[in-house]
Amino acid sequence: MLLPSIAITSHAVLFPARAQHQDTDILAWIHAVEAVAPFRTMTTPRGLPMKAAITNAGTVGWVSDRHGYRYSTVDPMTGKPWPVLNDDVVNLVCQSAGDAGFPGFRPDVCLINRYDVGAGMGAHRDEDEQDFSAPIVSISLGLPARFFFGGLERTGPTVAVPLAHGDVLVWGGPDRLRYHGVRPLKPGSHPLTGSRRFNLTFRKALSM
Ligand code: MD6
Ligand code: FE
Repeated sequence: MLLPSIAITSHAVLFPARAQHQDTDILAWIHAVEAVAPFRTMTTPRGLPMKAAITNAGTVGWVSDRHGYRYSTVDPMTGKPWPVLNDDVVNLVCQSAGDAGFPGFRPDVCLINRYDVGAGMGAHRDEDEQDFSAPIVSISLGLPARFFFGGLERTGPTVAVPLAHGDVLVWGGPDRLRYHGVRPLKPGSHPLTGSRRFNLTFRKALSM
């Protein structure tokens, strides 16, 4: 089956609504994850609270505090391992990565962001992983986001990428270290998530 896709840049591909048929299952999984590893507001190394609430699933999880950004094998809030990844979601993620030109991608972590109205995420690069040859696969659920994609420098022109419910975005290769972020969430209501947006990013954090 040929799936609709939109090339954002040379190595960033958007698959509109590709995860939509699994939306209730993915949301149920998110709720199972947060029952073990609750969403929490992390602090940046500079001491500022992040606007999106965060949790993780997988072998490791991404954490931020006064000591910096890193991956941790345990949830610092509970001392317990992070919940495991969901096979059905991982299958969708791996197929999407393959279709975008990244065969063999096997994520070991899913970072889950939860945005309330007004919350966004400033320009950043995802650079805490050990191996930048692996892409990142993102799934968006709930209220639409105004995502932006920049270049390899923090400043400079950006491309606006609207991310809607069920959209899957894959990028890697030469685009892997581009700056990107999310404008503050506009008010609205989604039938499945209410006044919120969830974003799941599947990554390969460890090189082994
Ligand atoms: C978001 N996403 O969409 C934030 N990072 O809420 C990210 O920061 C992101 O979507 C790396 C790759 C894909 C992403
Ligand atoms: Fe990111």
